[in-house]
Amino acid sequence: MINIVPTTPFEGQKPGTSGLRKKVPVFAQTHYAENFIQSIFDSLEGFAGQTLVVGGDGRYYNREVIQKVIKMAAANGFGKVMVGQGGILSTPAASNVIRKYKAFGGIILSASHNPGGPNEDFGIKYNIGNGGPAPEKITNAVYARSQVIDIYKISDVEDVDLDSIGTLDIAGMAVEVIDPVADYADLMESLFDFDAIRAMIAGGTRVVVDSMGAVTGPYAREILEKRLGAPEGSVRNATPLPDFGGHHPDPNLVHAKELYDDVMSPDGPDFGAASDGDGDRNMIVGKGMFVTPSDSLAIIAANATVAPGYAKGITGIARSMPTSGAADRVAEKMGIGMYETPTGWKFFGNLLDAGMATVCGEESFGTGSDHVREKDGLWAVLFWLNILAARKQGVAEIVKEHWAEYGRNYYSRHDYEEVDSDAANGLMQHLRDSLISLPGQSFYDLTIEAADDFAYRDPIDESISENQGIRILFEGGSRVVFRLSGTGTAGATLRVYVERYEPDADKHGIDTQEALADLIAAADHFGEIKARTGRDAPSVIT
Ligand code: VG1
Ligand code: CO
Repeated sequence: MINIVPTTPFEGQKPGTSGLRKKVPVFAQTHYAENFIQSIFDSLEGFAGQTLVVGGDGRYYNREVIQKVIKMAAANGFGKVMVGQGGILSTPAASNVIRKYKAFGGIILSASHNPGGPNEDFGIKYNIGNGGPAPEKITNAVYARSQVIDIYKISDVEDVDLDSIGTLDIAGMAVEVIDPVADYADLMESLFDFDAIRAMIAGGTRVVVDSMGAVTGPYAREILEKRLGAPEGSVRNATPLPDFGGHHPDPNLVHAKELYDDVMSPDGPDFGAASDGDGDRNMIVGKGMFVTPSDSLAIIAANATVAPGYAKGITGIARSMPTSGAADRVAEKMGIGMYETPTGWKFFGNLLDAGMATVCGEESFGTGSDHVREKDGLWAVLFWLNILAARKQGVAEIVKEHWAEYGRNYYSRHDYEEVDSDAANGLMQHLRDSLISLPGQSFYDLTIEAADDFAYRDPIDESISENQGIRILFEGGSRVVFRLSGTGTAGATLRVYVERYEPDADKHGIDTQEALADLIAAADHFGEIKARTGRDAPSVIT
């Protein structure tokens, strides 16, 4: 039986950079999740009888919402739901399942790196048939619908057993519970030289992966420990837990510090990696060398042909605007396309579908390619292992040789988390108001050449996205970018991105914060960060 439930709109169901993210108590309000799910269905056309993929990062409230999605999909006329066993699907694995089984789309339950638990964060995002995040045209429609919604449809059936693999029927719709790992692991094996990586590991290279109590544990164990022969225990914090074991599953120098310190210790592992809550981001560390995500993108692109899946070469590179220009130099040398998009993976989808870009990356520890339509943490880890195995060199050597060839982009992001929203908006508005007067102004040796508010026109569908970050470009190519996060759930998070290009190899050994000190001071001077936020220092520096 289908229940048609009367409801009234909730304020603020506006998807951000990556879906709708709110605290669990907000999502747990009567009708809240249902309203948003129905708003997604109401914004789509032509899914009758088609397949919907559902899965999440295993965080608190994951199973409850999966049951709602299944029952609502049945009531709304989907023909089938494919769901990961235990409700688990990493974001890249979900993207792969959507593509492989030609599903109509998918609903992924995750708040990524945000902490999980009864009072922490939850999230819902919709991915389209190409496996990628819904474009703004759809997310805007979902939001508009959520503001006028008056009913939702849900089948009145028992909860589905999510733990047994197999197919069952609920209210005339098929539900297939699938192995969440197998398809993804097979895809990785088809892209990378597993024999070479296995031989390298057997030869004594010590590799560790920290899954941070989040979704990549089962994937990393299957691939690294089972298929590549790394000793048991190489994958740490490998069981996905509803509260991530209290971890903040953000793979950066602050939250993955234990792993970082271990790799840096004299007899620690040779290579370490960490991933985020939903498995789409990664941190790469080698002995004596932390690889910035922007450099990781550039180095993967420059060495892409060592991996069998990319042996024919890459057609182009895309990066988000705040990501450093390191990849631009690689694209230039290779004579391939280079695209600069707003922050968020949804902006890469059209470029990947059109074959204009093969690899994409964001400074926020996200890298990926046209193998799926999401960023992919383990993919990046395997790409690095493939490069190490092929070049028979360590991470530090590879990075230093890359800088010597292309120059080094010193780069850092300073986050000011949970600042007062009015103060953050005021800071951005002040910068916006100053755009015309900024060029020509100086701060010590730095002179502003140009300043703008980044806008993007998609080359395929010609959609325009405005207000994507304030850029202050200095003479000589250094820059500072300001933008507000679109993934937080409390107050506002100000992100300040600082970059300087240094061609001279003799100057590649400077500490990053030191190399950027004058630009960091200039960011405070022009952005009035301390005065407006009341903060003396960033909460997180990456
Ligand atoms: C952040 C990152 C962005 C990333 C997004 C989603 O967005 O900066 O690069 O695509 O998170 O990633 P924002 O708006 O907070 O800066 V994830 O792994 O949280 O889904
Ligand atoms: Co993520």
